[in-house]
Amino acid sequence: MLIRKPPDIKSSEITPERYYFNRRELLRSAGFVGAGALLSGATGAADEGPAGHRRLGKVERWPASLKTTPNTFEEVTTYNNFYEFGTGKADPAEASGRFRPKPWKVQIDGETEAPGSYDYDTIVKAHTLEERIYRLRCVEAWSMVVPWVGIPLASVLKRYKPTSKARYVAFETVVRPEEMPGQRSGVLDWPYVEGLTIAEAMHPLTLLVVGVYGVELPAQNGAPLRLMVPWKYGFKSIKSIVRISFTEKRPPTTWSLSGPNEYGFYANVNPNVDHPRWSQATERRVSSGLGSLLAARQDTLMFNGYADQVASLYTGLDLVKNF
Ligand SMILES: Nc1nc2c(c(=O)[nH]1)N[C@H]1C(S)=C(S)[C@@H](COP(=O)(O)O)O[C@H]1N2
Ligand SMILES: [Mo]
Repeated sequence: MLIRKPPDIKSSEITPERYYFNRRELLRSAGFVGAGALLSGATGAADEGPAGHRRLGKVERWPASLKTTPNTFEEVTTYNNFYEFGTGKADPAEASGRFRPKPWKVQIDGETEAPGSYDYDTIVKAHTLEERIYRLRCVEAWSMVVPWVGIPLASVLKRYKPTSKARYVAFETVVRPEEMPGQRSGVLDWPYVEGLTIAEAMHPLTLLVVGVYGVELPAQNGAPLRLMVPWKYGFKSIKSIVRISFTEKRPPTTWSLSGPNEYGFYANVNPNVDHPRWSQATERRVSSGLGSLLAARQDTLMFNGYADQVASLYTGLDLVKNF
């Protein structure tokens, strides 16, 4: 499969050199050598990427679509929220060894002309994979920049023919307590569920993610299929999806069930609407080594910096009431 260049993303922050430096460092730390391959980024021969994860296909040069240095593969895969594996940031990487993302099926149902149980390949292989470097802002006020690989969700959803009654899209995470130790606790109600309006789900920025840094998604990042909605708090980007339902009514969502006065359905990143227990005006960019000592907090941007692309989805909506 070919991984296509991402479209340029506005309101950016770094240089291509810095980005390549980062990628080179990453590959070196993962035991890769050979400057030629690194510079071209085309590694057709090698099937294994960082930490032994399977490469998704030919990786084209990554244009500097964001001016910010992406977080390292190490950071992206060891600092996670995935309560099915535990509530600590290191738990998802450490406690997901038993998780088997293959084979994988997704139930597609509700307001669709093509309901059914479809396997991963049927859903994914019809599409060209794209790399998208997105900011990720967690509601806990930390953030990262991540090079995801995926498919615009709209392209997938359209193939499954939603009916005219479909006003929302609901998503559900797999339930496998034998493989997911966090599910043996009652910290949240399982399955983890999420939802978007049909307009949000069809927005060109909304990605169905299958990989990161050019390799298949590691378990801790939501293997084998997860959502990435970059203008919303991270909890909307549900992992390890096994069900997608088109619905007429707004579906329940895990965090708003768990704390209705703290987490709303929309969960758009908004520096002007504080969480009842902390400010959302600034964020801490996750970093390791020396960077973590030097890192200052930075301002959180409206819609996480994607206002130009998504603000029109919310015209006339009170963003304080609809948090
Ligand atoms: N099923 C499920 N999806 C989930 C979560 C979770 O606990 N369970 N955590 C969410 C939160 S709070 C965040 S910030 C992102 C983190 O994604 P990452 O670990 O790939 O950075 O995943 C989201 N998706
Ligand atoms: Mo989060």
